[in-house]
Amino acid sequence: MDDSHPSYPLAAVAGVASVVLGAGVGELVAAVIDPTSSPFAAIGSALIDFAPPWAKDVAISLFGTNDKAALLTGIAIVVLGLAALAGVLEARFPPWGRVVVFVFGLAGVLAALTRADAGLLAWLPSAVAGVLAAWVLGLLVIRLRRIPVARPVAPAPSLAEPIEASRVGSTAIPRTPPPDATPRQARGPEGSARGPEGSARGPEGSAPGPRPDDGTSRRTFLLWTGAAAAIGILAGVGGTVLRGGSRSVAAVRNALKLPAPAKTAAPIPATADFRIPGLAPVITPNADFYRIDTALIVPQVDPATWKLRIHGLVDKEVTLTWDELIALPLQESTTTLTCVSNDVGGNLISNAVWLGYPIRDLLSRAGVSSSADMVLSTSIDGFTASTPLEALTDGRDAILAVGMNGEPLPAEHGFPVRMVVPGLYGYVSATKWVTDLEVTRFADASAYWTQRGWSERGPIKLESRIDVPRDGASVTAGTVMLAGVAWQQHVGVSGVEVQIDDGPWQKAELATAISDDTWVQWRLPWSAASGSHTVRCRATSATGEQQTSTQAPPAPDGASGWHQIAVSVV
Ligand SMILES: Nc1nc2c(c(=O)[nH]1)N[C@H]1C(S)=C(S)[C@@H](COP(=O)(O)O)O[C@H]1N2
Ligand SMILES: [Mo]
Repeated sequence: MDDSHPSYPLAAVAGVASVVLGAGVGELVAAVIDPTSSPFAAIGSALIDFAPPWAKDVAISLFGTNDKAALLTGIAIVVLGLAALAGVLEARFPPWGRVVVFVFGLAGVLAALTRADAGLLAWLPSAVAGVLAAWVLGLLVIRLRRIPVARPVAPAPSLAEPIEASRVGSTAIPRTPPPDATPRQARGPEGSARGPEGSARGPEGSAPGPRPDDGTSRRTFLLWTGAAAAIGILAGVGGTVLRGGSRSVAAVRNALKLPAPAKTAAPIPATADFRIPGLAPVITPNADFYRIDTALIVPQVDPATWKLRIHGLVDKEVTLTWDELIALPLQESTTTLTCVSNDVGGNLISNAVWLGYPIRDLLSRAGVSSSADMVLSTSIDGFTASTPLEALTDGRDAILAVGMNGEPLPAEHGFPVRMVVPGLYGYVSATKWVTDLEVTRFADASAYWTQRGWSERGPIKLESRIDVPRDGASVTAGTVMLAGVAWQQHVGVSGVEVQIDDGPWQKAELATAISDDTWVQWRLPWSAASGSHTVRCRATSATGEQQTSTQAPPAPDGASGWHQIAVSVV
């Protein structure tokens, strides 16, 4: 053991404590000035934006709609690991540890500044975090150096000893307090109440060093380190609480009353829903509606300040405010949204009754040039989607939506205004928190996911899914109801067939379709004999196309293949 350097484990703890302090205070500053400037969220968002195209796929297949929580957890682990390394680096090669910590901060600054919705002060929280963490790391390591390095004396500390004790108290450890122990030290076992950073525990409490100075300098170091970590955690928690408390937009939303539709959707026939337990209901409650987006922090857009600008290849620019939008005759339409990342059998598909205004009517107000073939929509956070102009003008229910299943859009589904276009995957059509429509051409502009390798156009593929029984389920022999959904929005579904093992394809019963723009339920009673069985399904579209058995992954333009499940009948 090399005794000429300070304890590396303690140095690592110092690194973690100073970064916890910096990050916590940074989050607090962000909460006060601008939630989207949160260093964490900024770095996470930058990672999302710069991640290679396949990474989205992997993240969504691994974590589904929990992909964001997984990302933030991953970032926290990596940052804390690097912080520990920076601490060791500072102890060994000062000032390089501080430089590393400062560069973290700088990365946060850059990430925050490059967010589309970055405010003027977006750089501040990460700058504060980096400078504070670097400064405090320097102070802590100075304290650490003041701990005299003791020479090891046999017996070597037990491996079961906590890590700090095995390094710091690497002298022979008296089991009883030394004569000069203060009453506080004598308390000893307080060490078991370990703080998050080991701060509440003075190893000296249970294992005081031989010289009084050891205890003092170690205690001072640990006190400072503990204080830094504790302040960081408090500030971080405070920031989170503050951000949660600034729910002014949520309050506006809750108080909001949408106008009654000028044109209501055709009533949903009772026969549209078989109401089979485990089968997706034909209308998805808002709380169950799938959510996919790149927004780590849900944008908070106040309708009072919301504006939509329509520009580009138009005769005259049009700007629309919230009050102007909801004064227009709004219409209801039922449209099923699907994510291009939906795997065969996946659940990134949901159906709602939307309330909104036809985009074609706004476009015709602006007067679209005949050279245009695309509308690039942009959200307040910079996400973009390229929608073929034709899909917006051919008469389908392509709308600027303000309502979802009878309420204002939930914040995470685009409050106050989003696009909904039947027939296209969400990434090329369903821009949430939309603020800008640029009439342009595919040859001249490209959208967020296209720049990351996904197809520039995204018509929804014909697909079907088995919901009951679940894959791998065990059912009782006899009549078993097989059921699921099938979709190809804006084309429609004319039939679903089911195959058990290698038997003949059997025609399933379709529920009443709400429209060609929605999914449709299917069911088929099956006389199940005991044993292991495979069940697969395929749909036929309203135009007679049969769902392909060719398996394709989600990238670049949507998954295909037959959904197949295994069922054991007992
Ligand atoms: N602003 C914004 N809008 C967005 C996205 C996004 O990342 N940001 N993702 C799109 C994608 S990929 C899909 S599938 C749909 C999902 O809409 P939902 O979350 O309401 O289900 O939103 C679309 N609109
Ligand atoms: Mo998507």
